[in-house]
Amino acid sequence: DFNKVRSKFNPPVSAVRPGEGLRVRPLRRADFHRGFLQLLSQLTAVGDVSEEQFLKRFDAMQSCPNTYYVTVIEDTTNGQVIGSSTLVIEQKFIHGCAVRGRLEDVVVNNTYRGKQLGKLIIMTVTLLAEELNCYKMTLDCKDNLIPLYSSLGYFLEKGNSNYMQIRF
Ligand code: 16G
Repeated sequence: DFNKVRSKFNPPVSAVRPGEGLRVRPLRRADFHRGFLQLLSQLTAVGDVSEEQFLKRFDAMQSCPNTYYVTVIEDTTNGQVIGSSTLVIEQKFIHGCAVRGRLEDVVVNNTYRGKQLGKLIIMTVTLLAEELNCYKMTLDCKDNLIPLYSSLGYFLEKGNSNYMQIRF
């Protein structure tokens, strides 16, 4: 279960001890110049986003209190953002006006593989979701990432939570 997962990191890593020269922190406006969008482009198409557009979106997210938690890993030796994941808090009427967490845009720079940074960034926002009293946290991912998420306590609810979409 989740409690077992928490202590599974080997060697032990945590948000306060992510590894030599690494730092976990919230996204900042200055991260436009620290490779944040280039990092996201390892996940999907980012497009041609100007600094002005980035800042406008950043400010729009900030203006929604307690909703967007964009968490990054910075390599302090070169000042680059090398990992990111976003927790979005969705307010509900159900479950006694509960909140639900959505795990989005998880990416770790592919040159930083083998340092358990994917696990670290996922667990950091997962614990944050729990801390913020989310009744559940959900995500969608490619088949090849199912083992990773499964190892961190996420599970497929067969037949009851099929991921569907419509694209515009
Ligand atoms: C993955 C991501 C999702 C992201 C999407 C982008 C996770 C857990 N899931 O599904 O957050 O927005 O990829 O792909 O990180 P798209 O450009 O095809 O929508």
